[in-house]
Amino acid sequence: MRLFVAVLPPGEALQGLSDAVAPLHGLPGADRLRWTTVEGWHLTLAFLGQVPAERLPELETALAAVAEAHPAHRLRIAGAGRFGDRVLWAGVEGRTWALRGLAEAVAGAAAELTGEADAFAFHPHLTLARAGSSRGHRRAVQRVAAAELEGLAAALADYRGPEWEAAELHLMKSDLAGGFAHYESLRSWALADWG
Ligand code: 3AM
Repeated sequence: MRLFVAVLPPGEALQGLSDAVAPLHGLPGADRLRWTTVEGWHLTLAFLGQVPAERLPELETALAAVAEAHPAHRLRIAGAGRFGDRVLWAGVEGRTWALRGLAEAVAGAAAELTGEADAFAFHPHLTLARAGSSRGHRRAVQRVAAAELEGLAAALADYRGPEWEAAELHLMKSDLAGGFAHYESLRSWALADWG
């Protein structure tokens, strides 16, 4: 099973972002991107990769302990940016230190289980669109792809969505069948309520 751990924004936050993102679809370069859909929007805390089903109970026990030890916290989706010439994302504001602490604990628990540390630095984001790789393309092509993502990110830079409470940790399953990623929450745990 291909698994990752995520926080899922509530419907109101997703709707607000969806409304703000809609006009971006008409901007230069938008039609060359693969846009993610609102049904699958999430904040990834850690990517676990392939996990054999028999390791699930162990993983679930570890995630339950992490959830219990980390507080629910308020966030909002705000701003936007890009990862190189590959990904357009919406940003996160609020108690991001709590989200980061949670992500680091999840990554630590996953590393203990798999023996592999996630090499990626945590950058809280919600992926809006992906570009095909322009690696191997001419420099000029890469520059145009990056500039187009920059233009799209700039169009969303002032967006500030409603505040919401990140109150649950979700173990997510990713199915890549048919060229589309389909995400399903297998199980969730409430974060600690420290008032
Ligand atoms: O939530 P986002 O879109 O940032 O890109 C994948 C997605 O991230 C990422 O895990 C999330 C759920 O699929 N992902 C996929 N393969 C990955 C890998 N090998 C990966 N992250 C790190 N390493």
